[in-house]
Amino acid sequence: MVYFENVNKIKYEGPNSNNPFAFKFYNPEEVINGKTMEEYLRYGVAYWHTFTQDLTDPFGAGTAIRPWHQYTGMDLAKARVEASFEFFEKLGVPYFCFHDIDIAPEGSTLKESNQNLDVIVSMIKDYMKDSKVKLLWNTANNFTNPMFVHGAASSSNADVYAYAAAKVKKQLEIGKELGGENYVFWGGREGYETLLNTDMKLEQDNLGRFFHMAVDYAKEIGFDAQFLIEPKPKEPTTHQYDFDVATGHAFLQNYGLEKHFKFNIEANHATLAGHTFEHELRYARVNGLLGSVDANQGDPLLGWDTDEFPTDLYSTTLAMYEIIKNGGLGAGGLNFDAKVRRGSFETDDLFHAHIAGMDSFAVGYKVANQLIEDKVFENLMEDRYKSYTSGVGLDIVEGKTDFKKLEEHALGLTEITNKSGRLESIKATINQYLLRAYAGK
Ligand code: XLS
Ligand code: CA
Ligand code: CA
Repeated sequence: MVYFENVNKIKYEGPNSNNPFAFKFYNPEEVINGKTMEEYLRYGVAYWHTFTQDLTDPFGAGTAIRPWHQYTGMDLAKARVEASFEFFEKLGVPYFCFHDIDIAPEGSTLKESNQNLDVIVSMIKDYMKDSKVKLLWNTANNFTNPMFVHGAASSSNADVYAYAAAKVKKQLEIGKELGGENYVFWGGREGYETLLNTDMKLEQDNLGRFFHMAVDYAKEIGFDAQFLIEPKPKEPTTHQYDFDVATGHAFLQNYGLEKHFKFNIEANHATLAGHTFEHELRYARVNGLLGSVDANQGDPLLGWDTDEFPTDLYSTTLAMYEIIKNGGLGAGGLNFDAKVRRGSFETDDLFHAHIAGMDSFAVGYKVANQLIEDKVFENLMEDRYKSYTSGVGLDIVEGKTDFKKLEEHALGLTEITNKSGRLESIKATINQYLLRAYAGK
């Protein structure tokens, strides 16, 4: 069956095209720094937002009109697989991502859920054989089922902990089966609502033990995907243990896990944590922890996780700057963990939204690349931190000084001169690069 009858393969038509079903800036074949955009940007579709959910919000029922809604149960799951591969091919994305319950319905027992998964996974495997599309990452949804009311690996109930482990075990096996390049742990309800009933130390220790068991099991079955932790500060719990990258980094170090994990950084989670997207990317990059990206954006006027498609070119530019400086994302990619708005309920909107996201990151990529080629930030920083390249500054950087020597230096100073940080000028330069990028500069 054909699910998206009125849509043909999406092509690059350039910035002057008015076709809503065409890329204006993302040209998969364009080579930048020796790699095509398709190879470098490694876009992925999030199964849960695009095929599984129906645009329900806390105040209203689902609005999405989808051609697979005529089915139920396992037939629905199968129809979604068919539709998803048609969508991936038409859009031309190289990757997809899923949670266990996105692809197959939960049964009444773990055994039944696993049987459902086996059927769908073997169907996905067959589709993957005839397609270039690969699995960027999969994960276990250990937060939707009511049993996870108090968390999963941080639950107060050991039976729930065991059930969560069994679900991750199954997903690690599926990741191996489908050749997944990464495996993601987002701490769904790994956090707390109140400290009044929470043993924080036990919960975090248990979480540490859980990750060690996951690492051991992946090794045992020969699944060598990159493990990723996805931080989020709050929602659904009041306080999530993987608050942001720095908190996650400390956690990994505390539990001796730092060699096994990198981070999957989501833009909307960064802003919920009170950071910019680029802050999280920068912190991860300079600490060698940048693994993959959930490419979306939040709404600055709303305080929750709106998972919008990324269209803010300023943000995609600064994000791509970090990614290029990181030498790319390695095994990671740019997964559109984003949903169309509740009012955008037609299937065409799914294409328009992904095209918008892919074009926005393509623009960000080109602009960031030009900024780097012209050493805009590099020259500025070289000048700004010049005092550390000789004299007392070089001694500090090389660890050749102490408080007594620094005091001696300070006592000898008659005048201290600072230089302007030039923030407004830098912002104007970024605007200039953004506007020039497609104006045939
Ligand atoms: C939710 C998260 C989730 C993870 C995967 O806020 O973004 O979708 O990416 O479990
Ligand atoms: Ca995410
Ligand atoms: Ca999110």
